[in-house]
Amino acid sequence: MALERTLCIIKPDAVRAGNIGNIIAHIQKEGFRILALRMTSLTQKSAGKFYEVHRGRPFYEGLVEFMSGGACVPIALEKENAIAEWRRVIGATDPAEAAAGTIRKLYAKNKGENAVHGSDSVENGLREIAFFFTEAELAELGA
Ligand code: FUP
Repeated sequence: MALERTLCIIKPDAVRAGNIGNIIAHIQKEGFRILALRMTSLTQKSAGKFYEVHRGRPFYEGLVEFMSGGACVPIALEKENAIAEWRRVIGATDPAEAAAGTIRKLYAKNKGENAVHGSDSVENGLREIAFFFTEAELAELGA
């Protein structure tokens, strides 16, 4: 096992529903180290860029609309095996298929508005963290 980083985003549906605190409680209970976090909102352009890999898929336009439609909370996380661990904690993309007790099972509405993001590989985790946070932000406050 290796120390890895992953990007969590508390998505606009979960922010609107008042679940920021509940989701951060899962992060802390599961022993992730929070390297950096902030509340922000994505423009359509930046949401489109973040989800570039999905451009052309039928759900892409709706995804960009949703992700730029309200505040979100990106959080850089670190833990042994963080990529797989965070995906275990959040559950399947579609909350209907997510395991009991997972964040998406507990707080997500549907496959499109699914409460949280999690990186799918070590490489993407580092790239996605750099999308939101500078090296200095990640280095100075990690606790
Ligand atoms: P995940 O890694 O679980 O977040 O899922 P994906 O990378 O496959 O999808 C990224 C986001 O696209 C999802 F969080 C929501 C959206 N999406 C849809 O709206 N419909 C789909 O069929 C698949 C993904």
